[in-house]
Amino acid sequence: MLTMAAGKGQGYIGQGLGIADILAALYFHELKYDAQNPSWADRDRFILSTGHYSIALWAALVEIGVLRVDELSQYGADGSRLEMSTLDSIPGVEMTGGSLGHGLGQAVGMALGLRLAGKTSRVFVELSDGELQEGSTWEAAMSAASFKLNDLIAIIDCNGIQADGPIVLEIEPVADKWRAFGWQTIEIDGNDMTQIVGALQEARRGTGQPKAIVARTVPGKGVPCIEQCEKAHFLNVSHIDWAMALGELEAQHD
Ligand SMILES: Cc1ncc(C[n+]2csc(CCOP(=O)(O)OP(=O)(O)O)c2C)c(N)n1
Repeated sequence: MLTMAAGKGQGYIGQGLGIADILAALYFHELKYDAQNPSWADRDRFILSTGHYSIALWAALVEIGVLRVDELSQYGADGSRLEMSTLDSIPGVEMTGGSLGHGLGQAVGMALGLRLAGKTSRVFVELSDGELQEGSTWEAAMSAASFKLNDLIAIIDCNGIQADGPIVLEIEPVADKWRAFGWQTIEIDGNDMTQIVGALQEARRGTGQPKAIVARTVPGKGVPCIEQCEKAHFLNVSHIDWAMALGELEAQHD
């Protein structure tokens, strides 16, 4: 992701690094898909509601062999299909992003459609803490519980930031809110792989309720100079030293 963002000189790298552990667990441990046939009808769906986190999805789709690694250098470039937000014309992408607050509603529709079609596929949707300030999210949350969408799993990326800095409106207590809306709710450290895998396992239980995983994540996780950025929402080359960031990331894997 760092190399991707360095190509254009900017990107949503903080969020991408923050959500990377969750995407790794989903794509390598949980989701049912066919990398040779990304539109396989029986696949599990994964919706990235925050389209601007596309940098993390492009990286995941390369790791599973749906996209080519050499395309990543085109992230955000004029004319590139790997935009800074998601497009559903890209193989492996379920929803075009950009306008926040629509992912959960679309996930509810997909889960209902799959149920009607008699499929056992599950629907996973990532959404942000900022999207908890949008009414559309809570309408969808209410309907999911009402329709008893057992196979719908929402992963809420609580990274504490929003465009200009810290989250604006008070959203806590997040987990209690999802419980009150009728969701089976699990709260975890979203950068702790054991906890992520445990929560996904827990979400397999057939309780007849939709599942919410409230994941506390750190923007820029794994790269201290980005973790410490005051405004980690959108980073460009003037904010960080890319070579230093890469060195820090590599040092974690020595
Ligand atoms: C409906 C809508 N309103 C505003 C925006 C502009 N916008 C893009 S990213 C962003 C920040 C949203 O914060 P959050 O969803 O928590 O994401 P993060 O801070 O993790 O990037 C905003 C307001 C948008 N994309 N869609």
